[in-house]
Amino acid sequence: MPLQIIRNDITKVACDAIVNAANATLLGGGGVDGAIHKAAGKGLLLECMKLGGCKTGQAKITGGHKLPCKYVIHTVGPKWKGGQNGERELLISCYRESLRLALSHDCRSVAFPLISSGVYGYPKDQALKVAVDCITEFLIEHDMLVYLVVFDKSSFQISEKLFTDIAAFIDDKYVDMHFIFRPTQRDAWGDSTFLGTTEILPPNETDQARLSPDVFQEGATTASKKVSLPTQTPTISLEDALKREDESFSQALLRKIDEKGMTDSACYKKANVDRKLFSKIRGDVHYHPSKPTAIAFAIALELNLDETKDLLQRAGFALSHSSKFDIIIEYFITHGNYNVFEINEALFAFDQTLLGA
Ligand code: AR6
Repeated sequence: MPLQIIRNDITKVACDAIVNAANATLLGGGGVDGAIHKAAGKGLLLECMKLGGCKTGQAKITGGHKLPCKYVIHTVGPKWKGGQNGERELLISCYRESLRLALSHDCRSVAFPLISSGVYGYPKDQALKVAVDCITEFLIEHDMLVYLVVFDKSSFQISEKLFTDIAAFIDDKYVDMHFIFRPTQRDAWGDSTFLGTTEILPPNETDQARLSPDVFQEGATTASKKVSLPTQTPTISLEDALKREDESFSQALLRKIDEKGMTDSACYKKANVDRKLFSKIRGDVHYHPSKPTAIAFAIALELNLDETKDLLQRAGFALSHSSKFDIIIEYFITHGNYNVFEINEALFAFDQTLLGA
């Protein structure tokens, strides 16, 4: 997964480079800066002393010393002064300069904290948006594994409105399923193909705990292969329709990429899927993706709900109102928001598995 949001202490993340949210002296401080210097040992401070400080929005690189990474990239985020003092541009510059340094040092993986969102007071939801936008812009042009490391849940915030909207949507759907459920509705949702499971969960159930572990595993075998065409199928010949009926996930995916006039790379990048994994899918007609991977492609292809369900069925999955994960996906599709990274922010905020692979 090219961009991963993870909850961890950044000093424990094993990757080529970690980014430090430093101050202009580069001589250590509190927050993530203090944690990095403490874990790296005195050697890091001695190296930093030779750098002559760093301007806001700029970045400098040192070795990783005792940390499990090769490099530390030190960047100085802006202090929040109300938002009218160039804070956003400076924060964008921190991410760009840090990624540029990582690239020029041949880093294949880099981990960022949410720069400026602590002591420097940048509003957390806006700091997150800048981070995700800058990183995804960079990943369009470059192959790298970028971790956005969230230390504690309270330091991660999506916009209040989005969170409330999604929470209300989840409430509605759970209620729908719980109180208005009739067998015909279940059929309409295709739950009979959901890994053989037909049970309806109560609203307060933890969804993923109740799912088969296979659901979220790459290459999981499918329990059933029941394919139906999307309800809004464009006009095609009977022969083509029959061929499509038998298509595997991989065949359907590749056909849809062509139909949308997308390149492979545009599709897997938009899906937050690693190039190597995409090659595997391309080369194996019977490839069984995990559910988050299959959905990531449906999002990248901007499929509507029926088309998404059709693609998922080919991998043995369905969307259901008994899963919070599924309902969040439905929220974004029905709102026409196909930004996989924004969807992942929301999934992370609701403690769900992220899209991509
Ligand atoms: N791993 C990952 N993230 C962390 C960790 C950690 N170990 N510790 C804190 N965070 P901050 P800033 C998160 O204050 O706002 C220092 O004193 C934290 O929850 O470290 O850019 C420097 O010397 C928050 O979301 O950096 C500067 O003077 C994010 O890292 C000043 O603070 C950034 O919080 C820089 O302030």
